[in-house]
Amino acid sequence: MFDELGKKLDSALGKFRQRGILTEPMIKDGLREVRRVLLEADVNYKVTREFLQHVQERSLGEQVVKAVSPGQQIVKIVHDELANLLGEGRPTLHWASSVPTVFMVVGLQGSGKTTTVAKLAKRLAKEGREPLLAACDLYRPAAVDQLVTLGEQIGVPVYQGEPGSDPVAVAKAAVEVARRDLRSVLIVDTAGRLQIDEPMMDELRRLKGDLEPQEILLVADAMTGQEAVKIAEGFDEALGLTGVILTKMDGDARGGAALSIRGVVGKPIKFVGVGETVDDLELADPERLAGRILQLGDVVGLVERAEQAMDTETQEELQEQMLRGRFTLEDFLTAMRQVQKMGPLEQVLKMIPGAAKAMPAGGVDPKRMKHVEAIILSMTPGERRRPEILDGSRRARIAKGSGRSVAEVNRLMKQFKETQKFMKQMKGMMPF
Ligand SMILES: Nc1nc2c(ncn2[C@@H]2O[C@H](COP(=O)(O)OP(=O)(O)OP(=O)(O)O)[C@@H](O)[C@H]2O)c(=O)[nH]1
Ligand SMILES: [Mg+2]
Repeated sequence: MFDELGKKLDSALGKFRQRGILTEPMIKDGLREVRRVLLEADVNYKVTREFLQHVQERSLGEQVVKAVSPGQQIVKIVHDELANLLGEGRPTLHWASSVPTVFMVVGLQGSGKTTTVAKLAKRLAKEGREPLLAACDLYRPAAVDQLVTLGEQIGVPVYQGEPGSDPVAVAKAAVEVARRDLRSVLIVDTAGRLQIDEPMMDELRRLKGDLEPQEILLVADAMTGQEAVKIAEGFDEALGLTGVILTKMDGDARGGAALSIRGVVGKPIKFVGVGETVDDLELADPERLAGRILQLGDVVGLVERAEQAMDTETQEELQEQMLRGRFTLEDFLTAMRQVQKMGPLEQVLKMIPGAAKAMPAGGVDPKRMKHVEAIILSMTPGERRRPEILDGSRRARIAKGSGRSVAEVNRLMKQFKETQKFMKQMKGMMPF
């Protein structure tokens, strides 16, 4: 996700990083480069212009903070403004006061609606809700089958009407079933067309009028770039969207759609699809996405810092583990201890995808480091080497042993997994 954009932005921002003092012409010059990168990534030109105006104003206006270099300050400003561009805080879904809440999923043909319906249902079920899916794409006979198969796969029931029947009638019946069976949320899969046309919009409008959905989510293919933005505009005008789900962000999408939609359409991106399986849906957290866009390049900075702080022996050991593609909890603990030595911890953690998120907002608590240690030390050596064997009962034991909660153990395992994934990525980038 955002790989290309990240790399290019990083090299554009690299100019800033090295400078001790930044003058106005330098800033303008650097931002011109950023502008080129954004336009190349197919970001809408108006959005780009406004974005740069904000960054420039803040960059010129900001007074020098002694602790960080002016260059780093600008990178931080770019990060904040990227997050602003993507949305305001973590996106949320709207819920009805009485059962069922209805989410309508709309979009063009092949954008990923049906897959996304299943991904969303799985996610909501995991959160303890009881979804019901309604197959309201009645044009292609295979469409209903596809949803039924997905429903079976994720263990979520699907309401299907007769082929050829009216989608509105099917949806209405599905609402009744949801009410009867106490399914708290009904997710309606709809038919797509190759392009926006009146019959499709009419049908969707009728569905909307009848269902009064809490969410109308547009599924748009991120790979289509500015086209996705136009499509979102069209759907929003006709239906009034509540949010957008961008799919295929795992592909070589250039980022333009993601960075332009909110600026142009004014509707938030709520989720991003990052693969074909039912687990590949992520909440579109603006801070986190902005972090990802810029973080990729920070890997280099992190490595440099690590090289300075780690003693060579430990470093070699860790590198060898990475090279072998094995990164265990023991290595994680070693790395965490080393990281502690690297100085401004927050800064370091911001460079590790996942780690910043796992840390509480407003700073890193040294106490939490101790908790992490306690949890890992409560594991057997076997568990540390093969964390995949950590089932519920083992986790409960570890929680008890370390005096921490199971939720905290789970959180740590999640963080560890992210780091592991990151290590795999880094493997390909390391010069050794
Ligand atoms: N790589 C990737 N593929 C995706 C993603 N989301 C959906 N797809 C794929 O895109 C294709 C179309 O997905 P569908 O869910 O059938 O799309 P649809 O919008 O329901 O299509 P119609 O019902 O024909 O209008 C499938 O091959 C999906 O596996 C994603 O986030 N990443
Ligand atoms: Mg479909």
